[in-house]
Amino acid sequence: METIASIATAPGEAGIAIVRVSGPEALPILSKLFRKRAKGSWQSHRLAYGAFLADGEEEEGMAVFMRAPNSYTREDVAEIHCHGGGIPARRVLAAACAAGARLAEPGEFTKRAFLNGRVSLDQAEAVMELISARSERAARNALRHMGGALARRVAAAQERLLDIAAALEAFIDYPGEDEEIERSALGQAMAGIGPMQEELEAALRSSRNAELLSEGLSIVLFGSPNAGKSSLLNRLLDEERAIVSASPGTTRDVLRETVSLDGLPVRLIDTAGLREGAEEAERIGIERAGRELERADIRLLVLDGTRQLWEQAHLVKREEGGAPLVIALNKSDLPALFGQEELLALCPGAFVAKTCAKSGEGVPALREALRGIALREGSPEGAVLHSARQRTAAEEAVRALARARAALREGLMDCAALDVREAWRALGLITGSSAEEKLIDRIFERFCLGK
Ligand SMILES: Nc1nc2c(ncn2[C@@H]2O[C@H](COP(=O)(O)OP(=O)(O)OP(=O)(O)O)[C@@H](O)[C@H]2O)c(=O)[nH]1
Ligand SMILES: [Mg+2]
Repeated sequence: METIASIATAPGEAGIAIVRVSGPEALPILSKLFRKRAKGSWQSHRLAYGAFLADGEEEEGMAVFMRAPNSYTREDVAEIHCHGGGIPARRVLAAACAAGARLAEPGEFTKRAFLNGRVSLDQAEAVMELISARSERAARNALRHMGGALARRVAAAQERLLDIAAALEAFIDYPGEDEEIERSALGQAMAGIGPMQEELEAALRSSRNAELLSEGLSIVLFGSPNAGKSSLLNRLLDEERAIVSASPGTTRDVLRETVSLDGLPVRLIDTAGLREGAEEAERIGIERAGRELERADIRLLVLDGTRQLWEQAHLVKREEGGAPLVIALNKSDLPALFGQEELLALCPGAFVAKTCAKSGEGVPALREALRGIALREGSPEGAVLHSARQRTAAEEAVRALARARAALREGLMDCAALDVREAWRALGLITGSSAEEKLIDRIFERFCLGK
């Protein structure tokens, strides 16, 4: 195994920079580069003051040696802390390479941690997630993923699959010997595979939502012309973005804007007011509104309180069982022709907020409700699979399990056993226990240098 070295800190002006060395030669290289002030041999995990030698000059710094296996890579690791700013670190790195180390590739330290069994592939991905996190929330999620809960669950599921495969294979090897054995193998397989498939499908669903959450869920504003949709959008954005006018049919094109609801990004989508008998341009706008509504993560219906409820009731009932419905009962500053109670009788369970888009009254409560629903819909805490790669592997496992069930129903035990083994392999891709070298390389290539 070669010894690798890299600058572990970000480039640019800074107080200190750290050069990291990992591999069997870490200690000899460190001893060559760095002169400890205190006499005696290197103690593991103790920071030492001293000076490193570069181009025949001494420069003060600190260094630490971490003996295998108690290090990030599970190999001997040395870290040299020098002055920041790039030049000192580059000099230390050059000296390390002159002393026998080779430049590390991006992600190679973490790759070694994986290859040496310290972390699973999903945990390594979480490390990357953490260092590229741009928000508190993303960082907290990454830390949770690093905990290894997913790897443990996958390992347990794989274990169960191996048991099932073994039971099926035992039967295949001795067919017809004993009906009792056949029934028990079948029963065990059926009882094990079904729930596992369902569990995986649920994990896939929640992960898709979590991804949505980080991109921003879509909230589509819809309603009758002139209800105040564009005015409300402007309020929610705190900006005069959409054209507002007293004539119905003002908005035609779909308008999208991203807004942060207390740190939670969402996409607000304003649409044309829905009505029959509009002229061509408006009609196209209405068709587009319909398509946006079908894809909405949350539907925000804006009702005009100064118009009869029955004129707008068809909007309330639209698409039951679709995306969650939030209702803004708008123009609360004017005398209302109907109230919240009549509305709730039409659509029990919807959230209704009285708003005045003109003055902004009631908009904070609406914003809070939208935020709560977006969080509930996305719920990243519940997400189990954290990357597209992990989801692809889980989808593959689901397909294999579905095939296995179908084969069992047909009594094709040998096919079922193969499919169960296939599901086992697909699950192993998540944690890396069955991943091939090429895949592993691809994952770590995306890391930054020094990690
Ligand atoms: N009094 C009052 N007027 C409002 C309120 N909200 C909107 N309006 C007025 O209602 C009219 C229509 O507002 P818009 O925001 O353009 O309505 P819209 O739903 O986007 O209309 P379309 O784009 O035509 O479908 C404008 O004259 C607004 O000033 C409100 O809360 N109270
Ligand atoms: Mg409008």
